[in-house]
Amino acid sequence: PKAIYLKDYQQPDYWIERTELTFELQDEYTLVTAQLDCVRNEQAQPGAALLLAGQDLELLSLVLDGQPLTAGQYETGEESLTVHGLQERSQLEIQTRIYPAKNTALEGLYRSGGMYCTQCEAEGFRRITYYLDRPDVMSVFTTHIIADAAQFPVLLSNGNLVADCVDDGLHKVTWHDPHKKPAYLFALVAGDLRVKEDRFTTMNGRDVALKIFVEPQNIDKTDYALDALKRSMRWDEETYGREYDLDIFMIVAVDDFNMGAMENKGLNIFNSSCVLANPATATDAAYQRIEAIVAHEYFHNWSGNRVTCRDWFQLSLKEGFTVFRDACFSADMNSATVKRIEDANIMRTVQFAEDGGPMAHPVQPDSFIEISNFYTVTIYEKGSEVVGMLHKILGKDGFRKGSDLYFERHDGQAVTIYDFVQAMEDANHVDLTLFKRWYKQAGTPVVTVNSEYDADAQQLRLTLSQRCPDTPGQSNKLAQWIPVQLGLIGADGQDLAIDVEPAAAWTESSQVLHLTEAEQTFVFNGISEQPRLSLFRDFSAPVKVEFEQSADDLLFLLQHDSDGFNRWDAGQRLMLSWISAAQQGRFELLPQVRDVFARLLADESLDPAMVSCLLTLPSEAYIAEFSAQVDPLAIHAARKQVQQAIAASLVKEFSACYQRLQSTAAYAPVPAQMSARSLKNLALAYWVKGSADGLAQAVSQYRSADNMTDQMAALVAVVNSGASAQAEQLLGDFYQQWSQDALVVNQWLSVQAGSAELGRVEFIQQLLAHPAFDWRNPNKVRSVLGAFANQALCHFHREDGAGYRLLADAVLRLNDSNPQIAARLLTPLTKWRRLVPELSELMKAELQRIMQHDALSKDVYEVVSKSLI
Ligand code: DPP
Ligand code: ZN
Repeated sequence: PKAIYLKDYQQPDYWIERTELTFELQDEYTLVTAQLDCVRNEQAQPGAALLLAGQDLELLSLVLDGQPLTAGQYETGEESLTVHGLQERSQLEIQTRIYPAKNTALEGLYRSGGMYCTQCEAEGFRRITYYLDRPDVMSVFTTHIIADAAQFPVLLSNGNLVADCVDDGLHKVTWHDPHKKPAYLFALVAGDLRVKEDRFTTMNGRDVALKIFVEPQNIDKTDYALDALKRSMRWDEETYGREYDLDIFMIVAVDDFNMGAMENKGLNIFNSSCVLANPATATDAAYQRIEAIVAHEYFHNWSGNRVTCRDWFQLSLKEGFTVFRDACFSADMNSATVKRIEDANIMRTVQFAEDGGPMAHPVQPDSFIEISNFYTVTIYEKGSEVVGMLHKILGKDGFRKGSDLYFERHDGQAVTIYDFVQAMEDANHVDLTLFKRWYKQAGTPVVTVNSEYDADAQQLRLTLSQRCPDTPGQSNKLAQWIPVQLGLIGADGQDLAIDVEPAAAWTESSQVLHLTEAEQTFVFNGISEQPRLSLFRDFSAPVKVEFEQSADDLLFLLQHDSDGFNRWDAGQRLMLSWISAAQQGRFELLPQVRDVFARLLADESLDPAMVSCLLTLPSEAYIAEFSAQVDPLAIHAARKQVQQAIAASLVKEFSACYQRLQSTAAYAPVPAQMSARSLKNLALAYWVKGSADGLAQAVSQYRSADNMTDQMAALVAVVNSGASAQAEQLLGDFYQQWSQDALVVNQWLSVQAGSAELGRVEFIQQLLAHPAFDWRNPNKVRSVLGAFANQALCHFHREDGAGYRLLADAVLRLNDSNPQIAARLLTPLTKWRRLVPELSELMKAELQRIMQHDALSKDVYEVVSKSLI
């Protein structure tokens, strides 16, 4: 397999102005006829050949400007078709046969249950027909679909429905999308589906039909997504001035789907786990995920579809920006602080790990072998953080001016990340040259902090220095522009007024310093007492911070910082220090700490979801990222000891908090209720660990719950309590109750596979053999193998390597049927260098075993080969 480089980018020799597709869906196969109106690029030579991409296609016929082509006028390659003899304008008609029922990769056109659906991003369209399958080729699509009327009452594609009839048992429809788009945004759906409908009136009065299509049994799970869609549409008008641009917006739920969802123009296709919900089957967390993903895909209509990417190296142009947009939306709909904490948690556990591993890459990568491997936390979440820093630097209004200019200037174009930055620069008359390094340098910068207080001079000198570790292919990195939002806190807990030199030139707020050099000293004047420092408030930059603060200072910040994010961060740093002490056999929960926790639990003025975050221990993965060398079993044991100590010393407080938050109100997935439930169920989880009464209460909550949030929380609490008889009983009951609901069964699989109490290798093997498991369904693979390898770390890292072997076997099995999922599952095995030596060797051996397999997919090959370098 060969790498593709950004530096080799060239425009194609032809554009495709118009694309007309006809799909004839037959039982065994599908016939696809494509009429392509090709126009020679001005930069191309007359007579240039047309080079199209294609994969797993049977070519039936080729007609150029009305003339059937014969051998010599075209050539087919392994994954290509070359056509000669095009004029400046030519029409090419291509007929191919494809086999959707045999398509297990879930790219292109495939079957999921009784329906047909597509996934074309990034390079799936080439499995439908030969095409210029690249995002800079934007075309106006017309799509005809012909299928058996009885089986396929619903036939959908992008744009507006312009014809619909039944003729001799065949259902025939035509869809026309007036907006030109790249092929990766094409979609088709066929099935016997039910629809839930609503309407939305846009800011300029366009009446839009909203439709969610689902399989009949799921029609009672569509309300929330529909509501979230309307809120997203309104929010994008109010926040970005962006209006929807077709008369219809459709969402379809599909069970077999590699990703979370896909923003196809006017026809979003969703993994059913990211759209379907009702109170009995979905947890609060699932509701929030659905709200975020519905918004994300909707927001792509502007950031992605109207303005798209020139090439796949620009993927973060649409993904980073759109994640930033959906994060702000979620922050506005729920608690902004809690959302920030969740996002920082993902950065620190998953993205920093990626930055520190063999697949580290910049937000704008230089090369890839398989683009599917680059739908990463770096492209998405770090990309969003980088956009967020621009927002901090330019301020809310400046950022909006920049985004207005970007959308206006590039509407209908396929552009680069630098075009986005350029619009921000032009709209604000600032020079962001230095800032652009965030897009080109991989790795997590480390900021070191030194502060000196001079009581006589009433001055605080703060020296910040930055460095960024080497990553594959990159060393000697340059200083980056790091916005440091901060506060100085006095003994009374209040923020001191800030008067700093050099003054912050770039921002509307003096609370943000700009670290742009390898080392800088900032001097704060008029500081009349030794303050406590609160740095990187609101997680103002995706960096690691080296700063020694005493346990007393951290405890103070946990109680008094006016920045909610840093309250949480102070607590996490304290807990990390306890876990590290526990690893050395010297942890003790001090009475003053206990008292602070007790006060937090009883403080009704605080947002309960926030308290829940404050009292949640860092996950094992998070702890690992803060360890020099990772010893997963030691981390597990130490964390458990700290958790047990907290539970045991606050039994009364946890039970009281739990009782206080019991509610008789009917369940609703609304922020105030969700917030209360999150603390209630956290209290329950600790209470169960601290006393037998807690366990009895959890069983009782399980039995009486009328919603999945409480039912699942109780189940998890019982499973994690180690009370194996009760756990077995409830797990059995749960399966009985829900065996007909695939999404709930997936949760059931994942609770078990991800549990330290249950997730032993032999047990995982049993789950893989369970009738509820299905290797062809990505959600089930993630529910068992993903949960095992990412959460049940004490079993995955078993001393004899059996956990690694199990995962490697699964990767090899999926390599043939679904390479994208196989490569994704590999991630935990890429971390071998960070592990203690015994485990490191065992993990590496599994990678070597995979590497020896012949016929590795590009996806798996890329990850394994890079991991072994
Ligand atoms: N469907 C994926 C997303 O929305 C890829 N575009 O992020
Ligand atoms: Zn996206």
